[in-house]
Amino acid sequence: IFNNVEHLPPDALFDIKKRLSQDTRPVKVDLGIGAYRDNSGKPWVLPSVRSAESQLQKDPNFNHEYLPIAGLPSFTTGAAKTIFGDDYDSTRVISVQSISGTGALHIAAKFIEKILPGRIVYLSNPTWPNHKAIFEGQRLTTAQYPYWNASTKSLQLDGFLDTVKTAPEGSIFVLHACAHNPTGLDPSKDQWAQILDKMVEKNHIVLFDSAYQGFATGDLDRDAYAVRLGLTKLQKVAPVFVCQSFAKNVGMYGERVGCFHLVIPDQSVEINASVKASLSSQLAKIVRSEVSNPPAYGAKIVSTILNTPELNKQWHADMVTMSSRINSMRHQLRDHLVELGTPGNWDHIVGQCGMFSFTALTPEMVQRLEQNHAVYMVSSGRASIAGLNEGNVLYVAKAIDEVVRH
Ligand code: PLP
Ligand code: TYF
Repeated sequence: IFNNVEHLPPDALFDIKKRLSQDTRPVKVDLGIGAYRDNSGKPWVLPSVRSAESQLQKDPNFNHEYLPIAGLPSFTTGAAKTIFGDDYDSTRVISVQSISGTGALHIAAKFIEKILPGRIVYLSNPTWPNHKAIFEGQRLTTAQYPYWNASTKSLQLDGFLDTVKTAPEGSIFVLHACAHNPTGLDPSKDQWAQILDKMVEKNHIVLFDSAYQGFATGDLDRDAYAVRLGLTKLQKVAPVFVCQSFAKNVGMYGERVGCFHLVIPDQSVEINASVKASLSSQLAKIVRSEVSNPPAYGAKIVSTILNTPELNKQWHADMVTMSSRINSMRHQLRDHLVELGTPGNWDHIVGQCGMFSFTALTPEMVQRLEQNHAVYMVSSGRASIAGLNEGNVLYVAKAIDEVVRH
């Protein structure tokens, strides 16, 4: 019965990793998957995570019992404060723990399918490819809004706003909260205000995907700007969804720590409480059928960090360590390209933020980087800047110089 099942192509990102690990050349550079590396090219366990882990190991009450269906309350509350601010209005927010950011998006997709069927889900062009897979996997219809203008390497604001205006009223717009993947380009404060005002006019529902909080500016609060502005602007009219990942900013990629937040429109105290209770029961049912209850270990570590003042302070410092190293690599790469006289303008590398640079290298150039120089990146030209370090940045600049010239 399986003889005619279609053989699907491998996942592009994980396939890069596979090719790289099979590459026997002595010098290889991985600018593929968005995962932080330290200056020696190694994964980094954050000092705040190390401290939280040793604190947990010493706790005589530590155990491996099941969590509640909605997750560890101290974690979900801490997660909400991290994205919404310490003084957020908890009477309007339902938070359930998720399998990292992907799981939060999946909960959102199931919720939309059940409670808001028929709404179109708008994704940025381009976006993280899994967005389309997750929403279409729940049989939702997706569409695109213009985002990246390749010729100016800037935001295509007019096209974006036009799509917001012409989309059916009450559509769902997935917005990257900060450090857009793959372009590294975020709207300015003024552009965010224009975008969110248009969302209000059309009663659209905004879904913020927050996978890189802290990586845009190094400051976790500043990186929550768009989400917090969104909550204020959309307060009366529409719900807001937030899919929050702690994979990158806590560096616990494989532990799958995340949270889905549903912010309900503000009505009266009584209506808010009753709506919240009904929606909580719906979300509990989704989580129950998907994972029964969420994984405990990573959530306990992140909760310890969020709720212990010294560790929280250390975490904010760890975030600065990561984002400033990435930023320094952006500058070194750009400066080397300028010194080499590589044809073209490379200022966008330092203008972009987060983990990635959308380098504007063509798929052919990316292929030659891999074949001739063992420098690996996504065929779209997206480079994970975290893969650069003092030891390889000049090598990468020279490799780019070679493929651009030939
Ligand atoms: N959303 C975006 C835009 C991402 O880039 C990622 C990870 O790369 C995620 C969500 C979710 O990642 P995870 O499931 O590892 O938290
Ligand atoms: O876009 C990227 O580079 C990665 C992809 O569980 C990714 O972040 C995302 C989630 C995940 C594994 C890889």
